[in-house]
Amino acid sequence: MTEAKPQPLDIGTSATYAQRAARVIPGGVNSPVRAFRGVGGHPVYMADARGARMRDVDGNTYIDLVGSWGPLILGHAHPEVVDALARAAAGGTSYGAPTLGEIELAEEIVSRTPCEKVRLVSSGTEATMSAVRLARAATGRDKIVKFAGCYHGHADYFLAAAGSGVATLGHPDSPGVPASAAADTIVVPYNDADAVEAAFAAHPGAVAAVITEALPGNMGAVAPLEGFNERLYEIARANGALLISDEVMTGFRVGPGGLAAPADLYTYGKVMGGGLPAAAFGGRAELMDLVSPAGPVYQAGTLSGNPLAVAAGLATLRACDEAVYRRLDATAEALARMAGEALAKAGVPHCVSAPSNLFSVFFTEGPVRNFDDASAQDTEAYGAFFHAMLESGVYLPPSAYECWFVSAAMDEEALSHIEQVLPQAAEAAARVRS
Ligand code: KE4
Repeated sequence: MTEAKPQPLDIGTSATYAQRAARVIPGGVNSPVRAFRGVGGHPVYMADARGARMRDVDGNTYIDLVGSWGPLILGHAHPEVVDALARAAAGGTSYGAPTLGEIELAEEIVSRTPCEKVRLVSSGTEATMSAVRLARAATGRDKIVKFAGCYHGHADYFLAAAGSGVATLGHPDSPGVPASAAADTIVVPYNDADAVEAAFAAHPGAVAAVITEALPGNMGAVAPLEGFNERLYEIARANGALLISDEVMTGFRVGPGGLAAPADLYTYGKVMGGGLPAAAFGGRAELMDLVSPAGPVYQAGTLSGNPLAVAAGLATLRACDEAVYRRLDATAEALARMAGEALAKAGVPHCVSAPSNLFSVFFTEGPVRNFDDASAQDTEAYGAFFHAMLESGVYLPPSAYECWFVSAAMDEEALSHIEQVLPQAAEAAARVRS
């Protein structure tokens, strides 16, 4: 099989847009992890996308392994999603009044997950911050325990040792977060249940909740040790606290109802909006009925349950049948194997972590069990790998601290192309290390 040689991309228009954007948008992007700061260079600006492929403003086509950081589980411009959106838009974009669609989406989520009730919001950050507020109200306590490397959005108290863009850009924490907010966040190493026990012992009666990513993906994909999620639930209960399982990334992606590990509250996002702004938090009715206006815990949003986002989310969830999940798992398994083989052949130290169809390729020997392990990776080698793949028409996450996101639109041609170009990307990584 002849190897495809990367051709330097003509990304002149993207370069122009990057300069123009930086004049009016901080860093030229509306979310930091898009900025290529973790891999070098400037971002490519996308023009459109269909199925497994995106096209940038210079006409270059890429097989997409970011999928808008998770939502595009069916691939881009899925006909059923586009039709649902068109129909919804023809009836108006937002009413600020309840609609049938919101009931149907909430019922769909309840039918698939351990939640008895959910509240729809517009972003994962809103979902997680609302879940923390509810846990604090339900327990009358202030402190939360989070894990280094896990990312739960950008609410003040989450930005302590966070993953995703915070890790990518090397922000140890974020300026602007008041000491009082940070003081109520206790950060412990992931996969260390004894450290969680110790946090409770050090702060008796003060911890409202432990929040964890059900299957962490924001330090790269890191597998919970056997029984870890269950142990967290036991520790929280034994100490009168709640466990919040953040499934914003895993929900409806790793399976029809997400991981659904035992917890008191759950958060969802991404896939449930089909690429539009929709997220949710939920749990037992006795907890959720504390949320306004049923109860005193205030939480609100102008566009919560937005008809367009609900239409796209419902169409996406309804299209995700068992065959979709089998395809996602098979595609992720094939890609993880191909990447591992190419890097092994090139002699590049790496470990593939694939606890679900969300997987990562760490440029370190591994194993990677927590953020310290993940931070040992050679991000420069990843950058070289990333750009070689980009020049070969494959759009990987522009960060070594993220997952590869597969979609059900990934066809044999896409897989074959990726298999063909991986060896030279692995060689590019090897050259950086030599
Ligand atoms: P948003 O506020 O970005 O919708 O969701 C925050 C969030 C909460 N919880 C988990 C587990 C998450 O992964 C996220 C957001 N994920 C990142 C990508 N890993 C968002 C990408 C970005 O910041 O642009």
